[in-house]
Amino acid sequence: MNDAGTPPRIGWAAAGAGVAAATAGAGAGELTAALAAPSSSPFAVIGGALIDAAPTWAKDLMIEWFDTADKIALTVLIALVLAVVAAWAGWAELRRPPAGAVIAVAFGAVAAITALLRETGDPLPFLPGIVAGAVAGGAVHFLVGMLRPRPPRADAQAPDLPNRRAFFAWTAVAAVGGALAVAAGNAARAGSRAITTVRDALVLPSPTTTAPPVPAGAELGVEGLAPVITPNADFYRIDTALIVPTIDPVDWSLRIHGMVEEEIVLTWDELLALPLTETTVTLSCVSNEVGGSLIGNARWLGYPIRELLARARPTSDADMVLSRSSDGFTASSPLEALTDDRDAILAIGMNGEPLPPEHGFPVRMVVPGLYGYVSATKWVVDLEVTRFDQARAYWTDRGWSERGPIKLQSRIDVPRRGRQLAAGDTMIAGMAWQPHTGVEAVEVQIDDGDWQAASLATAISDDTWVQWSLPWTAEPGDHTVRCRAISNDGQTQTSDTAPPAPDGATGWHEVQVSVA
Ligand SMILES: Nc1nc2c(c(=O)[nH]1)N[C@H]1C(S)=C(S)[C@@H](COP(=O)(O)O)O[C@H]1N2
Ligand SMILES: [Mo]
Repeated sequence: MNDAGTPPRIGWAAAGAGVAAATAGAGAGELTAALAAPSSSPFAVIGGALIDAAPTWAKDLMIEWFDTADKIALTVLIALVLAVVAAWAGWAELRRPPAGAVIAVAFGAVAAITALLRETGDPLPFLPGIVAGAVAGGAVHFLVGMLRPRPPRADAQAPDLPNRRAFFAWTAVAAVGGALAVAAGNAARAGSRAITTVRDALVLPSPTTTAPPVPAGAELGVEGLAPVITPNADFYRIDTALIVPTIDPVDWSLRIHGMVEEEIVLTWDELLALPLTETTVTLSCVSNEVGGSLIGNARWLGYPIRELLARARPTSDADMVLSRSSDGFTASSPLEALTDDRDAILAIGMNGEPLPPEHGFPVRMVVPGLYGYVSATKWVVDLEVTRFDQARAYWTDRGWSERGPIKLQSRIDVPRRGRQLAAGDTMIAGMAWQPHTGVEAVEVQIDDGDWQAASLATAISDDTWVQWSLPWTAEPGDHTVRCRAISNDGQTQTSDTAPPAPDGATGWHEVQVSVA
């Protein structure tokens, strides 16, 4: 009664059992991870491996489609793929036991091996994957086993779904229990994170050099315009970390080594005892599209990297510093950008608070004028002084330029794209930036009219973005509004359009509005 006799309903039930079994396995894996190996959750290690292996276009697409929700999207994608494989495993288990169980165990083994290879820092990185595979395999074998009539009854036809009630009851237990375990595992990891308690209890030292206050004329007060200082909660987040690294400051240290006369190891207490500098710097992601929102401006507290490098004394042939985070991400910054007079800092504070965990707690880098991927290493633990022709960074190996100065850009925040406007007096306003060079002027063009000078707010400094606005008497009809910035060194923002890869988008931001 094998192939020919399997009614389709039983096939579907087996597929469903496969999905339920996988959910149980995922739950067991996440719980084990939460209890025994917090950085080695099967989802996180597989997701992390996918992120690292993904081609540049796929990463671009994820950010373009999902913006900073890219990690949620990736998790959903993994769950969907897993569900399809699990359904197939359930069906395979029905046809040729224990094929489904073998598939489940194999998947667990892949997660376990991936965790081992990723050096997650957990003592038992392979455990969650093994447990997940074993539970999913056992569950699929047990559940699908109930779909097979036990004593072969030659006479009667096989019942449609043997052990129907028991099968549905146990399948529901596996699915619901698994889902609850996933939720509990994630909640345990997020909540019991002693690190948030450590962070909340921290009192940051006062800066020796304070940032200039936000000038009175920095905010134009136009509704819908981005605030000059981006609140931490609204600050864009881009990184490859599916699980935010947790580093207790007590355990943190930074090693400066490589092409230096003197190797340095800096501890948290030593860092806090140094004279700290406060500086306001705009950070931008190279993946930011023209008009995009992967940019923010904050007041950072930290210690100048040039002072540390002065102590380490780089050799004369060095030209790059490869910074490394605790999770293995690396960035290549030109040595010059870290030793010249700009405020490249090892930051511990963001807008008056310790760094939020997702923004690099306890220590990150901030370098005015460079895109984040070549400078803004979060959870930084290592600086290797080296040469561009000797070492490559995370994104350089994936097709992005090894150097990434932030390009001159401007964007329109109001009116919003596609917005219906009432005819009459209104305001066009936006932001403009080229950190460390600064913006001298912004011009606006409406339809095919002349370029008009917008009024520029007072910039906090050349390292920050600046607001601009232009009053407009809107006539009924459809209009195109575009803007361009002129930098302090006399460059006009180019109209040539370029995509983010390999070294940052260019072109003019344009919005279409219809005036009624
Ligand atoms: N450890 C680590 N640091 C990182 C990254 C990362 O993936 N891992 N991404 C970089 C990139 S591409 C950017 S744009 C900035 C973003 O910093 P934010 O998330 O605080 O805005 O962090 C940089 N630092
Ligand atoms: Mo970035």
